[in-house]
Amino acid sequence: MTTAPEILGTLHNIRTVAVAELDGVEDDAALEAWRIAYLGRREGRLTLIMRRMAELEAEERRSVGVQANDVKALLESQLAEKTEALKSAKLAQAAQEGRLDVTLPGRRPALGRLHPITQTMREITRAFISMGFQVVEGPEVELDHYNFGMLNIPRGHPARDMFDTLWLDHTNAEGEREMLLRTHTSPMQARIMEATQPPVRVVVPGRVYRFEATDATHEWHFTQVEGLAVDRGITFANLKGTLYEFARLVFGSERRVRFRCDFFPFVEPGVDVAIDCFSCDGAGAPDCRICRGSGWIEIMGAGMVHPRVLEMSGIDHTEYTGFAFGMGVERIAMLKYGIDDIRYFYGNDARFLRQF
Ligand code: FA5
Repeated sequence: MTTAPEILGTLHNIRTVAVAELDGVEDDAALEAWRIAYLGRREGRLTLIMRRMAELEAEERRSVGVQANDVKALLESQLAEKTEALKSAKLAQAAQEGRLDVTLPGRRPALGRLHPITQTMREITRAFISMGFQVVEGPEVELDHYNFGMLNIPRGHPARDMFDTLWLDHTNAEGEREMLLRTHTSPMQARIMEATQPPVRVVVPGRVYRFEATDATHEWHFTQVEGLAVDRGITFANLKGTLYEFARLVFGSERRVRFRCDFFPFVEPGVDVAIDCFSCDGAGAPDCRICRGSGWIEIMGAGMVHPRVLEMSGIDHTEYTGFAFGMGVERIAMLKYGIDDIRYFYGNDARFLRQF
């Protein structure tokens, strides 16, 4: 037979042990186990002892019941407090882990940059702008008439072989192909002179195309900058002075420039212009794969505008003279940056492009 003192003793013991145990609880799982052990509906220690109160006399049951309810209320309020405390601790820990440390150095976003050929082209045009030239652009799909005819290279002229041409699949009424991908920027000479009376001072940057095999210094598509100056009294000395100044601005005054006679049907006299080889330092080393032992890298063709070209474009050649040049931008970039194979420029290898 259960007695009131026994129940009161057990209640006292439950209260002491439960409160002490709750103090050591550190996570949700342990808290739930504690709740089931003391307050669980079926097997909780407090539940079991309260059930046994039914065996007491009515009078005793009332007074023991009051105490039992006090213990129950105490355990329930301690459970609620602990639940809150664990929740706050969890929030504090999450805040600590996801904390933003404003003193950490920032992460630099990956930035794009201009292609080395665009950078070189802009540097070239800037040099000519500083000498009073204007920049104009022209079509990449060009007519035979401007690419060849107006430049003193009529159909059947052997000089057409100099330019391995990519033709468009299009013929005129006579069955002749008349459109092509421009092989040089020189057609803009004729277009500009047709549209403008002297004085003219322009540079024309742009992409050109040739049906040719590629190697370390040749691409099948590349970039040229054309130059044209037409006015009264322009001489070959003006051409040389302009190109020396260009070389000084772009390569520095220590680079050597070579002018050598060459033939282009649209200039007379014509020259090719070369800069001493960066790879063998102009020594002409027999095994140099850049200059192939010559010590020079050809960067442009140039000359005095042929009187026939002036005439065809509607400019009086007895009154005006002019000079023109056309340079390869990739070759100039190779010289400037010491690159020994032109094909790197269009290989799209980010490791190469990131260097510029
Ligand atoms: C011409 O294209 C002439 N229109 C240049 C000219 C303009 C002469 C005005 C006189 C007056 P040429 O084919 O030599 O010329 O090409 C000029 C430059 O383009 C060369 O010096 C070279 O630097 C570059 N070049 C030529 N072919 C290639 C190629 N396959 N790959 C890369 N660069 C090239």
